[in-house]
Amino acid sequence: MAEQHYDLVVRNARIATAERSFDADIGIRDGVIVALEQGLAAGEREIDAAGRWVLPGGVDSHCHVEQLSGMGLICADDFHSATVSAAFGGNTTIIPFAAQHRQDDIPEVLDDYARRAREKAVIDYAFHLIVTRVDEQALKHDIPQAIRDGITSIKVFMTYARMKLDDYSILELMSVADREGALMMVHAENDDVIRWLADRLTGLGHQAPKYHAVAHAGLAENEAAHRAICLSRLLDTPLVIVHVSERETVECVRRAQVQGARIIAESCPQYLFLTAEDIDRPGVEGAKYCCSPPPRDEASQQAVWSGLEDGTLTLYSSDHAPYRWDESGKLPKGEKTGFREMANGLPGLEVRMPLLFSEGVRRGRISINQFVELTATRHARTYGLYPRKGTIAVGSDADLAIWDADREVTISVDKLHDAVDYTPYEGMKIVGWPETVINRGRIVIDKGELLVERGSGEFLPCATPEPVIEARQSRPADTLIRRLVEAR
Ligand code: DUC
Ligand code: ZN
Ligand code: ZN
Repeated sequence: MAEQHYDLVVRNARIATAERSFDADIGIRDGVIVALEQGLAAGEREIDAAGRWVLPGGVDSHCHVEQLSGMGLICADDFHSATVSAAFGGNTTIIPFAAQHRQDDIPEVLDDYARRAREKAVIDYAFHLIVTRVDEQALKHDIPQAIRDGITSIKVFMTYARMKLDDYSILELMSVADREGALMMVHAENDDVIRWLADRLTGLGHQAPKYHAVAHAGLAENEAAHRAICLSRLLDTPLVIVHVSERETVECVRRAQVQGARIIAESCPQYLFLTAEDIDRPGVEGAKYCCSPPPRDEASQQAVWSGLEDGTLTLYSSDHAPYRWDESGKLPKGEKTGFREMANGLPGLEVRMPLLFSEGVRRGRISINQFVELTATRHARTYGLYPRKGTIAVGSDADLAIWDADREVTISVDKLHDAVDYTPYEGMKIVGWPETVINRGRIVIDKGELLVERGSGEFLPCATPEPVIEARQSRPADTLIRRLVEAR
């Protein structure tokens, strides 16, 4: 048999996938893994990974890049800085949002995001579509077309005046998504509850950042999540509840899953590593920790950890929503900025995986295989990118992160590569960091250096998400509700 030719061999790798850990050399040709066994022939290039974990490159399925927020503020990161930062943190794929605002038409929104990402991204990317206007054009033409073009997940908001949809519109979208093969995602917070609380608080003169966490009450999240779950149960259609932050919502999700509801839930570093005490810092310092939903108390923090450990929460994403600590984001009115005026969101693309590696894997809370599942594999499966992305297997893209499991890092804003001027994790000491990151066989990062050009990342059209396929295969075909979903 002729000897195989490899563009790159990653030798002596200790590999972990979501299922198992094993030793092998990884042979890569044309950006794809073509061999996975010990003793491979020499490649044109070689990397010796002895003593290192070699993991699938991270897939961060929730981040905001060059996006206008629910409050009308533009993110600090563009597709270059965001993907560079993501790559330094061990990611090889991101799934940001193409966000429709009410005046926008979906095809233009998608073209615009596609162009900006194509020009700037250094790693691969797909998109979710945020829909804020539900009309015949969207339901009959634009959304089905977007799905055919590989945008197979749709996010809706239950809060933010500029974005929110009522339950009727969410049901309309759920039924189109279900029929056409897309997965729904929801930002679940009760807008009226938040607005009522915020009005009362500001009426009493309470403006400090910590009141953001009071207004965004846990019950506002819990009620909206429960309502969204009911809508999903009504149609028996899968739904992702993003950024779950509090104890009762974790319990509500767990209960729904036990009942057989098709609920997938996500959480993020800010709910594992921060609490409401962080928002309660002097002056406007607390603005650095304002996100929606906000970090909660320690009981909620523990509930989120338990949810990730026991599989109630299957996605761990950054929800990178980067705003600078200046008038462009967090402090539009400087020191006088009230909690309702500061941008909602925290940076996290680069630290997402190192934080969980250090505090989850190294401290023995989760296994290395759970880490891979939570940071890469489940994202690829959930959003229609598996097995091209999210694993290490023959035939998959050569997307690898080679981790130095013993590297001690004190997180600090000057070590990070996003465009934000602070990190909420400043000073935190963690252990473990990815030192080499490979995307489609290209060495993107090696020993602290970025080695690829702007625009070298590729758009990934997503296939039908696994939860949608599972729903189609497992539910009764001919019920009245199914006929109502299909009727149009
Ligand atoms: N929702 C998000 O998903 N991210 C940032 C802020 C928000 O409200
Ligand atoms: Zn959200
Ligand atoms: Zn978000």
